[in-house]
Amino acid sequence: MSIEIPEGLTELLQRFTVEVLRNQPGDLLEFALQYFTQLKDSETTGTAFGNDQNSATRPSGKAVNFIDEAMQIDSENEEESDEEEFIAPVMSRFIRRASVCAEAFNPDEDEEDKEQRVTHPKTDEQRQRLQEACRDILLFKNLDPEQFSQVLDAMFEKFLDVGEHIIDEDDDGDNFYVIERGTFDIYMRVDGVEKTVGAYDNKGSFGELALMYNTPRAATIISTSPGALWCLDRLTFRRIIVKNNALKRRLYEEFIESLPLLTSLELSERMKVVDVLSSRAFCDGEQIISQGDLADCFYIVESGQVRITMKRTRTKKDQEDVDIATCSRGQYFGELALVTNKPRAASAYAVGSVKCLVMDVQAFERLLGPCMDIMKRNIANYEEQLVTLFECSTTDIEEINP
Ligand code: 1OR
Ligand code: 1OR
Repeated sequence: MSIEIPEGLTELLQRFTVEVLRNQPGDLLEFALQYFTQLKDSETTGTAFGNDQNSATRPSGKAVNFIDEAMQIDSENEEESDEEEFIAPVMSRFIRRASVCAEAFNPDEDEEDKEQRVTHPKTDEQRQRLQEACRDILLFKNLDPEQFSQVLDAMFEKFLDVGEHIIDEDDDGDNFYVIERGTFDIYMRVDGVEKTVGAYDNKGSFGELALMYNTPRAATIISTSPGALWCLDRLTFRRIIVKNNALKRRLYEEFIESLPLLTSLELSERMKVVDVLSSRAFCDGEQIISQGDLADCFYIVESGQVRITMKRTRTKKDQEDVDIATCSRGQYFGELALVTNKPRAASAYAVGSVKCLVMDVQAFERLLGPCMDIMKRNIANYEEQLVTLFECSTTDIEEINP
């Protein structure tokens, strides 16, 4: 007699097992009953499992409960059948899918009122410090004032000593963190060995990846001085930031697809680029980059023209600004200082009204590795131009050589 394994059985049992491992229920049978009832209910109502935030039958999780948030698989896989989308509701450290782009929200549905808003009361002084710390956080830049205010309400302060682990690689994500003060090292395991891959120095933010994509923490973050962080809980982050990102993806999908710089990226990686970009407007003549400044972001022109100028020394005292290039829609600038780790090699000014997409240095390093060849080719091109334009010596050229 041959035994046939029904289609979907293995998948079903695997997912159930993962949920049991995550939740460690006391009563396995009761948990199974709830799990399969909820699964059946969601199948009948046609909703993705776990989408109903108010479900009373949901097994309660010990750690972060990923079931609370519906998953959507990579946009590459969006064309797949409903069933395949349906069977991917759970993401935890047991199933590591680095390329999953989890968008819990359909931007057309207004979920906000169904959800409880989190508020941590603050003194005026705290709120002012918080506002200051969040001013340059790119992930907050596209929020409308009401959303931004809700984010600030939900944030809470955490003080740290030296050597505290704020995040451990592979853990589940709990909060997103904005640095108010303090220095932090970033560690990653590379071939089984823990290595420092970067650091934060009194500004910036971290911890967004696990919350955005429902993946385990990608790195370990340890404080290297006493400091203070502002924390935003996972649910508020997803309710506001991830929802906003879904809208952003729609808005920029076509533009991002058309950028030659990003052609070497996979579709899912290009979408991750959209997630971390924010749009900034500049008025006519406004300075975007100042030559000699330290660099913390990278720009792609969305609309308008950007004039790049460089200082040329005529005599020791006499310097003049020379136009060296113009960037228009689809072109980028501000990569050189990030690639070479040197100050800005030139200045950039808006010509008329300009809109740029901006990416911070951490996201640049994390996401644009595969585009480095194109950038380096372009940088080599700068050097040739430098020779013609300035007729300078090779030592001057080395200044912009990575
Ligand atoms: P998370 O939620 O995964 C760890 O928790 C955080 O470290 C992560 O979000 C980022 O905010 C932050 N690669 C991945 N995550 C990084 C990196 C990074 N740097 C900071 N984080 N790098 C890529 C190394 C190949 C280092 C880039 C400087
Ligand atoms: P950044 O981060 O140094 C200024 O900030 C940006 O201007 C720089 O990155 C480039 O993206 C951009 N030489 C140096 N930087 C240039 C040049 C350039 N053109 C644009 N940028 N040259 C012009 C080549 C057409 C060569 C010097 C004459």
